Amino acid sequence: MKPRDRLRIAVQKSGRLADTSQELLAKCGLKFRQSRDKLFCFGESLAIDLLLVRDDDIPGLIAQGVCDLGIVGRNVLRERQLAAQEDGDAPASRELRALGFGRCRLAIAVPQDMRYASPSDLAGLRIATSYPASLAAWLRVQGVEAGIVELSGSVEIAPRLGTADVICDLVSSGATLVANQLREVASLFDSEAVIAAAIDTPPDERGELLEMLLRRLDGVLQVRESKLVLLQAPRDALDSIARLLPTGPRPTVTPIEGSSDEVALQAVCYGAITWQHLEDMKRRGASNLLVLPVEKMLA
Ligand code: PRT
Ligand code: ZN
Repeated sequence: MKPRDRLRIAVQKSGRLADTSQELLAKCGLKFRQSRDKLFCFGESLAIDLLLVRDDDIPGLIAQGVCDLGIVGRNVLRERQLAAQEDGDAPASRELRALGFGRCRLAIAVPQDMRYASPSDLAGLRIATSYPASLAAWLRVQGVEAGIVELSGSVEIAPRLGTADVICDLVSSGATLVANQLREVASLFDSEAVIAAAIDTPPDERGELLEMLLRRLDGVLQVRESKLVLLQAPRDALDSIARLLPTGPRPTVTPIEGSSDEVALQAVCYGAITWQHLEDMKRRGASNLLVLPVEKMLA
């Protein structure tokens, strides 16, 4: 293959992960000009280009060295890794970061009226799935022998059609299972969009670009979860209030003009602030509570 000096990232062209993947890269400061065929995006701000593809192709593109990175569901990546393992091949890709969107789980679901107490109840049944390697690995760990019926889509209707007894499919809200009179009974693993990369970091400039992108990504992911909390409180209640907050840098405390014991507190928190947090802080003497999103952060 021709040597490349630009980093190339594969992302889903259209589907559940497509928009959020591109938004995330934009937040990392990447700007692109799209080719006329809408399959390639040239990086204008940095030497990082995008290839827009079907999600199933992403692990293969990384394995072949056509792309250096990809944004893909852990379910797709893990399936490919396990399939390679079954064939006796060495792993060709690895997960670098979990990205916190596209969350779902790979789960076993059975007809509403089927008795199920444990995985051993699946013995001898036919299980429909688009994830045969993941399912086979799980069945092995459970010590259960069952038939695997590989389907590329519409897995949830297999029990009604009689082509399988139960299914193993991705679930997020659970609405599809309910609509098909199925009941989730076991989860194989949790999935979300991840950054996948080749096992070895490219030895050239691409390696440096990759490091920089990951640094920016970590900042973006941290900011996304972070909140700025502002409140006022009696000085002697500050410690117990601060203990309620998710971790972050040391809060700033400033005196309030005209008040001898009330102070103002400003704290960046790396984590969600719930209504329960606010109620608990109020009970400990906090007032004028404000929670604001954080746009950018540089320590
Ligand atoms: O065209 P291309 O091949 O690129 O896309 P695709 O159709 O294969 O994938 P797409 O866009 O449907 O999903 C991309 C990725 O989104 C998946 O690989 C997962 O990592 C992630 N994801 C998150 C999901 C779901 N949630 C999800 N709910 N992928 C699929 N589903 C399906 C599931 O298969 C089932 O049919 O949605 C249905 C269940 O949803 P609920 O909400 O009813 O439980
Ligand atoms: Zn797909």
